[in-house]
Formats: sequence, C-alpha cells, structure tokens
Amino acid sequence: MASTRNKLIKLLEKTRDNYVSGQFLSEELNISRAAIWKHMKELEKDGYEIEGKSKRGYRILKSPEKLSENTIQWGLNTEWLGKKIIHKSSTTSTQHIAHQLAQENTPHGTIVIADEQTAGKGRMNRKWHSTEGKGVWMSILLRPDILPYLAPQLTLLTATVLADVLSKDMDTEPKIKWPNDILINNKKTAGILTEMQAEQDQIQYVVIGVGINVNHTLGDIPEDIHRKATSLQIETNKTFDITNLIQHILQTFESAYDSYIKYGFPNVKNKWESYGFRIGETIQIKTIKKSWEAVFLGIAEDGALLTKNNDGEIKKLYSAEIDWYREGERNHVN
Ligand code: BT5
Repeated sequence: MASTRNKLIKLLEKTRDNYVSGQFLSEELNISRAAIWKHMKELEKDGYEIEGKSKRGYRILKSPEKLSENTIQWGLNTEWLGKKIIHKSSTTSTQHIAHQLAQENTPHGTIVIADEQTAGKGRMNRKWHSTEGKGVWMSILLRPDILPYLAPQLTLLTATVLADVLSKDMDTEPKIKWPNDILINNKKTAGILTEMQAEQDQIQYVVIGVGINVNHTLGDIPEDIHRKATSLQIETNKTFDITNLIQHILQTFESAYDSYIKYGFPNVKNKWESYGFRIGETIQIKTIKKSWEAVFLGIAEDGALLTKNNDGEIKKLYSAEIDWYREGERNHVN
C-alpha cells in the first residue's frame, strides 16, 4: 500500500501542473481505477488538494504544509534514503522507534520523524527539547558496512551535511562545535545523537538522531536553554518550510554518505574543518576524569579531536567535551 502511494506521488509529481489520466495511473501502477481513486482520498486526508476531472484525470492543486510520510516523499529526490518513512505526530523519541524498527530488520535508509517528542534525548541521557511543529526531530536508520570504531565519523559527516544545508539553503553561517553541535552566532541550533548496535567487528545498525530548531520564536525556546540555544527563525527573521528542509537534508545526506562509503573520510574531514569552531584557539577540554586547556588543532584522519597541550604534546581524543572562555565568562553549550 505504502509503496504504491509513493509511486503514485512520484507520477503525479512528474506531471505536476498537468492532469494525469486515471487510465495511465492504473496501467503504471497495475491497480484498478477504483483503487487509484481510493489512494487520492488518502492523499486528501494528508491535506493534499486534488482535482479530479472526468475526461482529463487528476492533478494536485496544493501540497499540504503539515508533515506526513507523503508530503516528505513528494519531491524527495533520493535513491535509497527515505524510501520508507515513519511519521508520528507525537512520540517519546524518534530514536526509540528507530531502534525498535532496526531490531525488526527494517531496511537501511529508513527515516523516523515526529512533530513533537515528549522525551527527546541528547547524549549521555541529556534532555533534548522538541517543541511541537517547530523543528526537525528525525532519526535515520543506517546499516553501514564499516568497522564499528569508525561510526563516530558518521556524526561528523552528519554535522557537515547540516552545516551545508543551513549555509547554502537557509543563508546562515553555521559553525560546528566538536563533535556534534551546530551553532549560529555562537548559539546551538542543531544537535546530533549517534547510537549504534554492533558486534566487535561488525555494525548491525546505526541510528543518527538529528534535532534542528527551525521556526521557534524566542518564546518557544525553553527557559533553561535560553542563553545558549537559538533557531533558524530567530537568526534570520524568516520562517521555513520544514518538509522542504527535511528533503534537502536527506538529499544532501545521501550524496555525502555515498561518497564517504566510496572514498572514505578525507573529504568529510576537510569539510568539517571548514566549518569547525575555534580551530587554532585555546579551548577547555573536559573528560569524565579531568579538565585542561589545549590548542584545538582540528580533527585527525580518523575523526578524533586533535589538540596540542601547553608542553607541545599532540593528543588525539575520542570522547570529550569542549568549552571555552568568552568575555570573562565560561560559555557552556551543553
Ligand atoms: C545533542 O545532545 O545535541 C543531540 C540532540 C539530538 C536530538 C535528536 S531529535 C531526533 C532524535 N530523537 C531524539 O530523542 N534525539 C535525537 P547533546 O550534545 O548532549 O546536547 C544536549 C544539550 O543541549 C542539553 O543538555 C541542553 O543543554 C541543550 N539542548 C536541549 N534541547 C535543545 C534544543 N532544542 N536546542 C538547543 N539546545 C538544546
């Protein structure tokens, strides 16, 4: 059912402003004209306005603004990413659903998306605020054929994808704070959470969670993160079509991912560093055990944080938080 509807959407999309006959659709999809009519009614439930004329056929008058599997499929130009999309109006966390689906053999490239998350999560069980209808709250299920220790590179890759989309399509100047925060004007606009299920030498699946604050006004940003969080709307004074933004992210992600699988990490590293925040500056590094100052050199060939200590020692770090001093005050982003 779902895949017939996806094909139907693709066919209608091709002809966009013109009518497409019921006969043609029924031949292409190999279903009856009555079944086509039923599908059109389903699309209308999703908010599409469809015109049906007896001798001419069907055409879409208006695509809905509300998020749904169909509205995301409509106009999505990808080969494998987002062929299966699960949309929820409200859920605890799209990560939870993606993990469940992954255990049930759901395919590589499946997307879970929600209008609202009631228990959105960040790293280390931190909370992720996911206000209804204001942002992108999405998980991408992948089954990459890479070694488990390389999985953190996918976080860095995702960060470059978000930075590319926010700079090219949204006309902002994003920076990436190692490893997973997207900042605009020093404030966090997006975060990434990568979780994985793996054996020692094989990844079963990876779930990449992407949260982006899009159409939040200042009043929509929760009190506890006011000082450090922002949204695309706050920074640009514009509102954005969330469906469109998701499509851009999926398209950019697919091509970045394909090229990473084919050519490896070097291009991702270069791009990451072009957006990297505070490279060349002294930063504060925190691990579970201690905290110290060092110069941030960039990222290593494998994606680790590369730093130079006061005594000149070059260090690679795989798990740490970074922080810095600004105008005499510590600026905590986490
Ligand atoms: C992250 O964690 O930045 C990862 C965020 C991933 C969210 C997505 S949404 C879809 C998917 N489903 C989920 O349940 N999660 C993923 P971390 O680096 O640990 O940052 C968390 C910290 O960011 C919090 O402790 C807050 O200080 C701050 N924060 C919380 N919500 C925020 C928001 N909406 N915007 C900016 N900062 C936020």
